Amino acid sequence: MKINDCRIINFKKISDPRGNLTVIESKKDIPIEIKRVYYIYEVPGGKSRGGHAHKNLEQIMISISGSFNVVVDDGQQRKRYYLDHPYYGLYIPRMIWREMDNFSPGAVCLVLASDYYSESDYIRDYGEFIKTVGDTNESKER
Ligand code: T46
Repeated sequence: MKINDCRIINFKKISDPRGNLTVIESKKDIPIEIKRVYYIYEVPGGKSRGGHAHKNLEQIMISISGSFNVVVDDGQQRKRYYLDHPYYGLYIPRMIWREMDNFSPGAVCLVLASDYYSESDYIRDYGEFIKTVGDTNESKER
């Protein structure tokens, strides 16, 4: 996958005098069927998370509260996103390295995932990631 396969999804915001409501339906508002939801919160100042890619998993990351940065990397290019609204989701396809940092106090990162947790789906070594995407690109060129 390439950096341009990552994209911001703008969810609908339903507003009335009582406040706002955003709804996300599988395969309608997002390109995946949601099998797992998790959230990251109370991240101490200056700490970063991520630092891995997934062989098959696709995810949508949302800043439900506060803000943080996400760097995505396809092995050739990097792009930095700043997530600071609960109606924006960052879609990250398979085989994209991601790192998150600059969490504001009280930030909550909600993640919608296309599959159940499996440690064997992770590539946690950047050298291995670069080698894997390099091998994939080479076999496509052949
Ligand atoms: C990702 C970013 C955005 C579980 O047991 N089940 C789970 O569903 C998850 C996500 C994690 N874990 C365990 C595995 C580790 O022992 O929780 C521990 C912390 O996980 P990790 O170091 O992978 O956390 P992050 O914040 O670096 O990464 C997570 C997701 O793992 C990853 O898929 O894309 O958030």
